[in-house]
Amino acid sequence: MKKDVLETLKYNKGSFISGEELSNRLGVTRTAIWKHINQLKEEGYEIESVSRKGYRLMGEPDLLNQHALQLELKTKTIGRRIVHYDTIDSTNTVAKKIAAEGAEEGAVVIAEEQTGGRGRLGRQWVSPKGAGIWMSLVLRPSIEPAEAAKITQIAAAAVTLAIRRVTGCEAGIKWPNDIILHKKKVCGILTEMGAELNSVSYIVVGIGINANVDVALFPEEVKRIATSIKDCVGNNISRKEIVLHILKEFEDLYLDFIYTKSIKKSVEICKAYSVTLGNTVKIINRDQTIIAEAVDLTEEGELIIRNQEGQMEKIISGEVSVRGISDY
Ligand code: BTX
Repeated sequence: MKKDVLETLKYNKGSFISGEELSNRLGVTRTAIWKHINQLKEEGYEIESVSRKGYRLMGEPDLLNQHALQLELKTKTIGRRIVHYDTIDSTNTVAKKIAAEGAEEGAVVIAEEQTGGRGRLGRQWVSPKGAGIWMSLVLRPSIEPAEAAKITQIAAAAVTLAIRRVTGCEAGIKWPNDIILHKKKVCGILTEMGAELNSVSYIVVGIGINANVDVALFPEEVKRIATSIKDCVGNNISRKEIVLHILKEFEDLYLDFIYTKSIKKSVEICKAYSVTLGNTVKIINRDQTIIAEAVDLTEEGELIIRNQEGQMEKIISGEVSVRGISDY
């Protein structure tokens, strides 16, 4: 019921709705409404109450804990359990640990700060306190280990849609795992797994987003290539809204993958918002560096390039730099 009260207040955000109207709409007494309003106030929601006018929602706390998120989450499985930390080394490490111990699909680990945030190949992911979204999702798809990279494409599509829908900022995708705003990195995705020879036992997809982060305080080499959503919007944004949207978009695309066994839908989104396709790319794979043109994505989410001899090649993974983006 508290969820319904909040939803109605949010729908009317900034304008008054009377206690009587709330009680009629939701089918409970005005005293019950009053109790829920008080609870919401205690949780940090700014609700104005004026006699004869009713209630008006003025502000919401930007909390990412289980209670705050589940009050508004519209998913079925993703986020049904949320483990929230103030400080942790890495949400991916915790998520892998709880997955190995049997955590159910859809568990989400979120931290206000990571002291050992990780990127690919053991690189560091800077994750300052309270300003970013540092979270990891536990999944248990019945897929082969070679398919794990598909989950990165689903996550990239979900994050891009969420940032665009919540903020209007024109987020783009640098294949395979970066989200870009104004040619700089705003988000990185790290997909890891626990697997047997032929089957995945769990997948952890880690998502790091510079939401309200002050990039000027980043180490010099990261500052050059990074940006935050707040720099695009001009002021702090609600991390909670972004998380709620990501979890919903992710669930829709992930379930589509599970039912259809295809990530076609996600790939279409990745193509539509790609900052890689049509550009010159530098690909570093082990000791080899190739300069090529990025041409297309396959239905499986692999990158098709045209090399300097004019031949087409399929790239499954690797370090891809796009000319003009993040300092290349
Ligand atoms: P990546 O290997 O593609 O990118 C890592 C590189 O990005 C670093 O070497 C550095 O240059 C740059 N970088 C580091 N921190 C930031 C930042 N905050 N913003 C922009 N650029 C940065 C990308 O790996 C995958 C990152 C996943 C992070 C999430 S956070 C939640 C989860 N837990 C965890 O430990 N990792 C994931």
